[in-house]
Amino acid sequence: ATPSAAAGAVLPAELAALRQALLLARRGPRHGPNPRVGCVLLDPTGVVLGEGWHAGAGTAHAEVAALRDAAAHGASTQGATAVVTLEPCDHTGRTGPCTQALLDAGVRRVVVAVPDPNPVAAGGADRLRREGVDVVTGVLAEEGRTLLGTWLTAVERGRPFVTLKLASTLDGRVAAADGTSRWITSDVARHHAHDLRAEVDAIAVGTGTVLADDPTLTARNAAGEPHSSQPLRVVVGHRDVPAGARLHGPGGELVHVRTHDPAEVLRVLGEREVRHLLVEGGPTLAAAFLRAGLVDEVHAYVAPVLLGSGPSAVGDLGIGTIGDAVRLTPRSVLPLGPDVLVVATPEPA
Ligand code: AOF
Ligand code: ZN
Repeated sequence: ATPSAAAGAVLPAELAALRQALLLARRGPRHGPNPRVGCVLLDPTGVVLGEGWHAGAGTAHAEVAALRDAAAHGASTQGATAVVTLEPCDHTGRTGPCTQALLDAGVRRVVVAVPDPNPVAAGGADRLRREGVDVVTGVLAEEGRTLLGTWLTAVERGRPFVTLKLASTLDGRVAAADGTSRWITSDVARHHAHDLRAEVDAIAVGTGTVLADDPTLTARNAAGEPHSSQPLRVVVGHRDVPAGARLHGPGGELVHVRTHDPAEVLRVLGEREVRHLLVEGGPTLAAAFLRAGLVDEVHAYVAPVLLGSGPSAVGDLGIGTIGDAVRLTPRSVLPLGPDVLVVATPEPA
């Protein structure tokens, strides 16, 4: 059935509950291995019995949180309807299967926005149907996919979602001829970029950038204070990180992947359940990910500065003729003080 046909089979109270579940889900963290999920339980007349959301890996799934909420209010869930933003899982991971929890609680109908693309957890809708539960999926699917964001792409592609960050002059340079590079973009743009660091699971730089810039790769707020959760810090390449490098200071865990192959980097990070990787440079690492076709989104901060010489933001892509240029589709343009952020993706518009 088409999503609209499925939506036709849904009661107004269920649609309202699903909108509420989409809002509840947003209380969960944006980063981490697990998706943001919300759940609202209704009695057969549409009265809300309980609400829940998933607060991150290792905590109760949204359905279990909602069942606990209903129990805490002394509400019976026999014959209830569960309205969920993601198909209930059918696996024992860090917690038990939500399918079983819903069945045990007497839930008879389940309304879902998005099927679970995670092979280890999927199959919940079929399992519930086999047990005689009425399941409707694909309701408000677009909103559900938007909520899941980069997590959905990462799980569908079986590797971390990759955001490539570039910060350059108007003529695409990232340093002057003598290697000096502080500061090309304004503090407004740098603070914006830091907020993105707090949203991702890992940040990668090449060994060349470690040696040239001695970055800390920590996520800090506008006052310079570190965020409570810090992304994994990833160094890519064969050269050693110097003993005195600032990367050895406080921040997220440090991983050194001694390879030049971006696919290998993503394999190593995927095993660690990284869903969103921010590639911060330099030009060699940026070019390697682009050449491998492993960039899902580009964030380009451009400052109204000209250098005329010096390295460019992206190294050699092996492109010899204009017909082979990498053409991206712009998704948004945001002025940031004197600078501009362009977000673009490889997909056609
Ligand atoms: C749900 N409800 O609230 C969430 C689901 O190993 P675990 O227990 O952390 O399970 C993680 C997987 O379960 C996750 O990748 C996704 O497929 C599903 N998440 N499922 O029914 C939830 N968070
Ligand atoms: Zn679950």
